[in-house]
Amino acid sequence: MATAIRSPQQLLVKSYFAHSVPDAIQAAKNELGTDAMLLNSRPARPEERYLGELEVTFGKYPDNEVPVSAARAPSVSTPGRIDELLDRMDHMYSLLAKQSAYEPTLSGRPHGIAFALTEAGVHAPLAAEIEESVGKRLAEGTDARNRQAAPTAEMVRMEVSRELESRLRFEPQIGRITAFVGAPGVGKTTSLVKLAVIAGVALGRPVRIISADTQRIGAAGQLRTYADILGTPFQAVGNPAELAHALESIPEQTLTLIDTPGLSPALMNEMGGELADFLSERQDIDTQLVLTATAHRTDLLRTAERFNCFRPGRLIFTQMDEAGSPGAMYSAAVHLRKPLSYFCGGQLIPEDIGDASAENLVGPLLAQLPRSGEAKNLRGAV
Ligand SMILES: Nc1nc2c(ncn2[C@@H]2O[C@H](COP(=O)(O)OP(=O)(O)O)[C@@H](O)[C@H]2O)c(=O)[nH]1
Ligand SMILES: [Mg+2]
Repeated sequence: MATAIRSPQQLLVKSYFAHSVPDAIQAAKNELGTDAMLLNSRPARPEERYLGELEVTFGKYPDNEVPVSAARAPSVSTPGRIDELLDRMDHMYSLLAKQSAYEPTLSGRPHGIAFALTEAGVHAPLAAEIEESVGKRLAEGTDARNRQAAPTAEMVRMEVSRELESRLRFEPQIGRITAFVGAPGVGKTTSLVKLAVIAGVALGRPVRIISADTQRIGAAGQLRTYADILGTPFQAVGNPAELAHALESIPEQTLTLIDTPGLSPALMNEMGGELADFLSERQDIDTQLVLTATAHRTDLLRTAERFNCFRPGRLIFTQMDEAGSPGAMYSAAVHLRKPLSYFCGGQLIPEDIGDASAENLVGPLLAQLPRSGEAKNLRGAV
């Protein structure tokens, strides 16, 4: 389902209602051709939802119409002509962006935010929701401003930042007894050792390390070596009964950190259930799910679902140094509605761990938005 209007610049602007951005892109490609440009996406209005959850807008110059000064262009197709056309397209985008990037629409919703966030890897429907909310926030602030004036880029950045942050919770803490769970290789053991240092050894607090990771040859040995270096007691346990026994004799003020095996889907079926039952039933154990910032949103959600049986209370994200943009991680964290505790950004122990904070997550997402006085290139060929 699509609607089309012609803008003053003769750009053909067409909206598609679809259930996902890729579906809309496919429809636009089929109808408008591969040079159609994605201009915007937002949730469909309630009365239009039956056509699709999203309204995605594309722009394209009609094949027989060329913009502005194109009449002076040579009519034969040469490499030079293609470059010239690309230059013109860029110019057109910057004109469009200057005109509309942050001008409120009739509904009070600023253009361009959803696009920029989607470019940063934020899930498109979430990006559209954020754009909508920012529009409302800006409209609420309009009375205090000159009614005629469009919000400045800085005002928009501030509202986007607030909106992004409002959807997350940060709780940089671990319990007196904390277990680290997650997929193989995500950084459970490394995070445990980093926290043993910053939340224990460095504060003069007694630490005890327990490894329930007896599946992999050498896994417990590696942790034992770290424990030796830190001068902390270490114990390896083979099953939940042994873990329960190990936890009996630990003094109150001791920080106890439990490493667990990386549970792939197969291993989860084989032996994850018993450990999950034990950890989820023990109210005194804080179970934290370790996820990697380099994973796609759907993989993160799938992993989180697999580890739901552990009832993890907080999320630790690792490999933030390797992730191009935290958009996928942000989208997953919003969806999972669990507090974020720590972010890891490298292999160094203990330097590369820090309190989870909006600054580290929201900051990079804002980088895609234009700063004041900057024309945003909204190029988004499909
Ligand atoms: N770049 C990067 N590497 C990390 C990070 N955290 C852990 N690693 C590395 O990832 C690998 C697997 O880590 P490990 O803690 O053994 O994962 P586990 O299997 O979940 O216990 C090791 O080489 C770590 O040094 C991180 O935040 N950034
Ligand atoms: Mg490990």
